Amino acid sequence: METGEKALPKVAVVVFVVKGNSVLLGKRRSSIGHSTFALPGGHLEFGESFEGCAGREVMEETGLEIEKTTLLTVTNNVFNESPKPSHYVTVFMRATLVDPSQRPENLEPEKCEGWDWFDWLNLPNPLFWPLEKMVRSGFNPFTNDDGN
Ligand code: 8DG
Ligand code: MG
Ligand code: MG
Repeated sequence: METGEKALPKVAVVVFVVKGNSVLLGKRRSSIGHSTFALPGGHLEFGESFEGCAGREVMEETGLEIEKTTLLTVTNNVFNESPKPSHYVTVFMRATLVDPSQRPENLEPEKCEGWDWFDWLNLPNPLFWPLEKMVRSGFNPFTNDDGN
């Protein structure tokens, strides 16, 4: 950050890629949430739609092609634990695979240990805390939407 520049919240779009009763998670290597299991996703780019960002980030990070991308919810997350504090408004989407037999690839190994499918009723530990908070509150990506 430049001297005198004011820190601002950023917008992240993350995706519950669902297959059967499972969701796609990867163990983070990034400083925020290091060694915790998180969804694929990243920063919303200027002019981008939530759906567009979801599709791009999932493709960049896993090689998977998604469809039926819908908005689930938004959470406000302040990270004081990282090297420098950051603040994300995190948009949670849900999507399915175009080809359910397609396997995830670890395309950004510097940011993630690898991707795998986890049964929603048997999630790994530790989850990245924004996700952990949602799970503990009873949020369910398979049912929390507008019914479509
Ligand atoms: P980019 O350069 O590809 O745009 O960014 P990235 O390196 O992929 O960003 P990221 O850290 O994966 O995601 C941006 C932020 O989103 C992250 O620092 C904190 C917030 N975030 C949550 N929950 C989750 C989650 O479950 N997964 C991911 N990937 N990010 C999350 O609040
Ligand atoms: Mg990314
Ligand atoms: Mg990411």
